[in-house]
Amino acid sequence: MKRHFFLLMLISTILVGCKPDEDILLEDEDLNLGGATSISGTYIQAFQQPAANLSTAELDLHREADKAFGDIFVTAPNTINGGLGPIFNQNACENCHVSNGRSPFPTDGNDLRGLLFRLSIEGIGSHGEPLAAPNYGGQLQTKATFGKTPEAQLTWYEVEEIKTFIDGEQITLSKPVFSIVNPYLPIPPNMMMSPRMAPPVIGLGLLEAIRESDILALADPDDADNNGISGKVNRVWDVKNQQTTVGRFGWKAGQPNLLQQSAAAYNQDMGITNPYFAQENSYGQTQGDALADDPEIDDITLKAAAFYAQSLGVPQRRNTTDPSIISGKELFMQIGCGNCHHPKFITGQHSEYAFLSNQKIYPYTDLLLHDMGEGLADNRPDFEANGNEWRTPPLWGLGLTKTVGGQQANYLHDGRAKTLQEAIMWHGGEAENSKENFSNLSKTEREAVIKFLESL
Ligand code: HEC
Ligand code: HEC
Ligand SMILES: [Ca+2]
Ligand SMILES: [Ca+2]
Ligand SMILES: [Ca+2]
Repeated sequence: MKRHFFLLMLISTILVGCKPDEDILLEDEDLNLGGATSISGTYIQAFQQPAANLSTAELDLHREADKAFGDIFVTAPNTINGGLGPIFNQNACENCHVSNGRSPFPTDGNDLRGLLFRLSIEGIGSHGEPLAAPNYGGQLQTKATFGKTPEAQLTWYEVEEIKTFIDGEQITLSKPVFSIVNPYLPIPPNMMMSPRMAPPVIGLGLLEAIRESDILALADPDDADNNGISGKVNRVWDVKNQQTTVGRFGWKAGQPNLLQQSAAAYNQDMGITNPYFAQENSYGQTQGDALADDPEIDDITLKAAAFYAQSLGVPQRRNTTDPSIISGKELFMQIGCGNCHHPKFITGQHSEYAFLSNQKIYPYTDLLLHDMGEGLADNRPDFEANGNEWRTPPLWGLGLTKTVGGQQANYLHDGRAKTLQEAIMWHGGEAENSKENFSNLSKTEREAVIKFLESL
């Protein structure tokens, strides 16, 4: 055990030898993961608390916004929350972002819960975006209103792989392999498909407030510092400002801000046209509707949905002075996890909401794209992200996954990992070294890393 630790120190000196000081965190410096927005509480509603630093007026807005996020849409021409579909994935934001946490993995193909599939064919559009698939568009809608046909159904099977840690302990990694059944029209040849599970929606306003220069400062596309990590920014299309900008949201950072992310969700996930995307997702397809009722929601509703994600509080860390959690955090940094799961930022000025500005936050993400290897690849480009690349997800709230979502947890972009250890062992590509370092830890040390993650 001692010898082992020494070896680890040696590896980590090589790995983190030239890291800037700011990455060495004090013991419980990161107690308030979300700065002044942080809230306390380890109950099922832990992801549903308003940020702690909202003004009374903002708190009122947040309560309105909460309704928008939960609103269930119904078929047109109903005047209240009408306009659902004609094809869609779910009828409310919260049906996918359950209790504002991640979606459960579906139990069968009849209801995919918060799992959806992005689609495209080879090539890029005039703004660098993936090319929509003929007859299918950019997303597979698996539900339809009465009288219309869903685009298709999904089926899957699991493939398994066994991994062995240095001490002989084994774990089984399994991943779903998806295929389309009952397509309403023949599937275009070479159509690419990217599975995406609904992630938690806490802390996102803070990520939006991180200065672009701070994100760019972490990027190292040609791995100039030779540490095997070459994070790059995604560059995506900002619909409102009609310009290319840094992507931050979604598993491949394909969306630039929360308003556009929410507008895309209304349009693609729910079939609700809005001021950003005023054309039905089924436009030009046989299941389109001929109603002249677009946009189906106005700016106020759209802004409210985005504001809800912007104004949620981030739960505080727990048990930060537990010695094994402290050593877990040290190990996390030593074995190179923090090279992508970047601990700390100070937010800049948020363009609209002062409560998000100048906050010292600990999201444990660099918001950059990384090649994560073949095992995680979706083989589908998304703007500048290639088929192997994913955005580092923030880790705040990770330890409350089951508290919020029930007994089963599903990590990673397609929900394949049922435990945090499985999620780590799927890491490859730029994270291969870090993953190897983890699997070469003793069981006690591995448990300490997991306990640290659970304290987030
Ligand atoms: C059918 C399920 C589904 C519905 C309905 C849905 N979402 Fe999502 N949401 C997702 C998935 C899947 C992602 C990840 C998307 C990606 O990677 O491109 C996501 C991502 C997001 C993100 C970005 C999170 C991050 O960490 O980057 C926000 C914000 C968001 N959704 C808000 C909303 C809002 C607001 C609504 C309602 C208007 C909504 N969602 C409706 C499934 C859903
Ligand atoms: C090269 C960058 C990189 C390194 C190094 C790295 N990660 Fe990750 N991590 C990612 C990316 C990207 C994902 C998302 C991959 C996906 O969903 O396909 C991820 C996902 C995760 C998840 C799942 C999060 C979620 O919301 O589902 C956990 C947990 C995690 N990493 C922990 C770790 C730990 C612990 C280490 C160190 C052993 C580590 N990571 C090292 C980039 C990295
Ligand atoms: Ca509609
Ligand atoms: Ca579609
Ligand atoms: Ca590098």
